[in-house]
Amino acid sequence: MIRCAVTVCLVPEARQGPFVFHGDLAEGCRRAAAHGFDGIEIFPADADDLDGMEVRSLLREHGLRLAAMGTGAGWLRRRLSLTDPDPHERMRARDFVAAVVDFAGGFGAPAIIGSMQGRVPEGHDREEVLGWLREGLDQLGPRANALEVPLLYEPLNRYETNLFNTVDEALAFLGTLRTQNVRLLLDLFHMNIEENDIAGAIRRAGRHAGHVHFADTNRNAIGMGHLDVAPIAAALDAIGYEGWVSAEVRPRPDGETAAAATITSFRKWFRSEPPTLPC
Ligand code: LER
Ligand code: MN
Repeated sequence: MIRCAVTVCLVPEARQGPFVFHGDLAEGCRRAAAHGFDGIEIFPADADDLDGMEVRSLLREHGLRLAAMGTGAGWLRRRLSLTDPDPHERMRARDFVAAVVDFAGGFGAPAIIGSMQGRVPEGHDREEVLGWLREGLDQLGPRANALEVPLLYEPLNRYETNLFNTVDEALAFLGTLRTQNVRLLLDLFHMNIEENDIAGAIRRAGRHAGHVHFADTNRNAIGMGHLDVAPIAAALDAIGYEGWVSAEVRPRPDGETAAAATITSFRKWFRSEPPTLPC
């Protein structure tokens, strides 16, 4: 069964970012539960900033699950990335992600490698940089596996990375890893920019799909842009997707409205009969 999550951002520097609720985990949980979400996706400043007991008791109190946890604050606040040319910085980046993998894994949830993948810096050899990314994922994937969760790798649009922008590119790269434990995070906002056919890309991702960022074309809540959701919902159904769709969207016009719109769309597309499309 597909479940719906909403993002809660705990990083003041990401106030302008695509997150529905900001600043206060307890309040985020309260509002997520009030809207009927099944879980939350946390964007923490650092895994060490989180109190595991507090997170556990908030989730229990509100009947929520942890869907996933972002690592982007490592890039945003410290400029860490898995593809930094400096080996010491790469190690710091891996340590940052590893702490999130461990924390989230304790809740049965995966960590997300989005911005922390970095990019091929100007003047550097692409294959060498891909080797650094491969090394990072090959260390972090087994670590997540030990906690029985996947590691999520997210292809981003061209304005955020020059590593991999499409599902096909990312899938080919994942096939070169030693670890089999990296799944794709399909962010519909990025896919709208980069894919020729979002539904087709989802079908090709198949069993490698591990998480979905449920966002409309303008990165507002689904239903507040012009994404054609029907073929996307049908594609997720066709691949037997059983993961989360998580609202990583801008709080426009405010978080409450974005949350309400997300839940309305989620119920329309995933809690009624799957859409039948002409062949
Ligand atoms: C992270 O999930 C993401 O989608 C990136 O655009 C980072 O902002
Ligand atoms: Mn995303």
